[in-house]
Amino acid sequence: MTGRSTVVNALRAQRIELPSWAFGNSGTRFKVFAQRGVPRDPFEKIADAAQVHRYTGVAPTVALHIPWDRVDDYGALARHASDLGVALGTINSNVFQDDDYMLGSVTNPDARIRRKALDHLLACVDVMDATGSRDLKLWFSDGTNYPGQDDIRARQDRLAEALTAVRDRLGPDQRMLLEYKLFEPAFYTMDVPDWGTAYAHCLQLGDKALVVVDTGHHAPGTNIEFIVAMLLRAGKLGGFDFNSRFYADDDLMVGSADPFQLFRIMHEVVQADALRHESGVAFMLDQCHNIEPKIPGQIRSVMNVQEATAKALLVDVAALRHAQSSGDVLGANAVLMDAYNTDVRPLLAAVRTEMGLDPDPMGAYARSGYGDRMVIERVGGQQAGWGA
Ligand code: PSV
Ligand code: MN
Repeated sequence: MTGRSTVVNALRAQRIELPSWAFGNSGTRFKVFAQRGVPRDPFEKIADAAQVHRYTGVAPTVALHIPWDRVDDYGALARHASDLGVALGTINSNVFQDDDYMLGSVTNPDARIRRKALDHLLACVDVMDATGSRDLKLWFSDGTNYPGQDDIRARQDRLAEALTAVRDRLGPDQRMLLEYKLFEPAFYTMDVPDWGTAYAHCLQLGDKALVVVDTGHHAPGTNIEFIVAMLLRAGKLGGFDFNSRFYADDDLMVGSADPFQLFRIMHEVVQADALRHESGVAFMLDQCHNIEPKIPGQIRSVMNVQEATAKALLVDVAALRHAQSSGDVLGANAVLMDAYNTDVRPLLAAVRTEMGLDPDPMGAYARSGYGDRMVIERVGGQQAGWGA
């Protein structure tokens, strides 16, 4: 059994990155519901993210989405973040919200549009230089809706060309993380639909290119922890976009739909010793809070990841190995289930107290009155939203 201090230290050192866009208004294609007090610009989004870190202590960085978070002075944004006790993290590119991209961005049959998309990706690396970010996250909505619409292999060639140009632009300490998605917005072929495609491109691109697993981007029933294990084994797991889904890319709070799956994923991470920040795996949230308040939604999500992590850390590895090597199927499964069924909330409360935090982050945030103050303060202006 792993000693308590090892478990506690791992939990204290855990880092979870928050998405700036989770703090703005969001919804579905049917309706975006406006909530009172939401941020109106990237500075206010960072302020809200800092609240999540303040009460959890393990969410010290905020991912930006360009152009949603475009500002004139990224140095000023980084200083603002630092003043609030957080830092800017991954830069997410956006080549999916321009009329030009109807038939694709970097895989578009039109060379002018491909160039425009590539220029955006390169501009994102300029932003990384200004913010000091390590990672560029690339997600492409590119794909086709109908058989015959475009040449599948030619689109892969165009994708490879763009990715190579991005790789060549990266600085020595910068990385590119390629995210795959089974479907949506394209319905027949996505150009990066699965981890195999992402992995194949990243292998060609070399050390700076790694795969991102967004937990909402698979077919129902996919064994995500198997993918995680394979990528970890190959040294090609760059990070996670955590969220939950019941049906498709629901972007619900991580750990809400299937906490057992989250535990199984974190078990693979812990077994590969990839929880440590130095392992290079980025643990990010990529969620939307359409009907729930956003800051508590993020706090709850961080806590859900912590709970899954704590359970994964509690797996009795020696007993598990013994059961596995002696062919004890039920015993091995029982070791895992014992850890999963442990109530880790008292342990996490104790860890928070040791960190000088309130043991109850949700309650502490509610008692702070921050949300109510923002409703009063943030009147007028244009509320930030998914896509703005
Ligand atoms: C696409 O569905 C995605 O998961 C990508 O990470 C995007 O950048 C993000 O969502 C935007 O919310
Ligand atoms: Mn994502």
